[in-house]
Amino acid sequence: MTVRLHYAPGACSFVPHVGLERIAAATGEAFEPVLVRLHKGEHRTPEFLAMNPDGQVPVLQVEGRTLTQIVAICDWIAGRHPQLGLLPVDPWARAQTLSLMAWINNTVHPTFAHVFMPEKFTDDVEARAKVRAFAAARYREQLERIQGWVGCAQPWLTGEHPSFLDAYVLTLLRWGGYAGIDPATLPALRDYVARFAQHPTVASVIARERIELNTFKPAAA
Ligand SMILES: N[C@@H](CCC(=O)N[C@@H](CS)C(=O)NCC(=O)O)C(=O)O
Repeated sequence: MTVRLHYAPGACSFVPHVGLERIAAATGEAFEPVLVRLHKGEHRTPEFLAMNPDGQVPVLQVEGRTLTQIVAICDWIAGRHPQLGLLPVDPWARAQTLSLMAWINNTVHPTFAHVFMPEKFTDDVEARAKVRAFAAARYREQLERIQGWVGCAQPWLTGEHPSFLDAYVLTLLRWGGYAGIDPATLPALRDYVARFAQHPTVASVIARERIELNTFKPAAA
């Protein structure tokens, strides 16, 4: 089966990327990671827009069929090898995890988008700094709420196996740096994410995407 993941370094496509890498490591089932350079506009070419009219990663292609949206992509990947626990198998635990991933995807992730790409939300150039600052403060509150989850991790957020939820949480904390949030101010979340990043599968994806875990740059004095 040909499985191709269109991804951009450090983007939310990191989440399914980790799942496919985990499957490859555990079962030998290969996939093809396809780099999309967002800064070069490769997500706005006619070919890309034919796959995803929203012009966004991730896009998964399976035997020529196309799937978009992280939650759906992760659901499909997890179902390929349920025993790996990329999503819980127990129906209630799985629904709870999908509930958290849906909240991240429809609430936290768009909050960050207001910080990172305020131009997508207002054509008023002067308003953009305000949109960014307002969203950054909300984003911090949301990361604090997520930090509240990690004390219950046994050892991972969904239990025995590292899962898509952990990968999404890592991505969100990384993005925090771009919102001016120093991970040192969220120490429990920072330590959790650092431990997750050491998992061999996760480390492989971080290496392939060539990303730094800590993106925070202190303001020059
Ligand atoms: N709801 C979408 C969100 C995807 C998304 O926001 N992708 C971002 C990267 S994290 C992207 O491709 N941004 C480029 C753009 O919107 O121009 C999903 O779940 O796949």
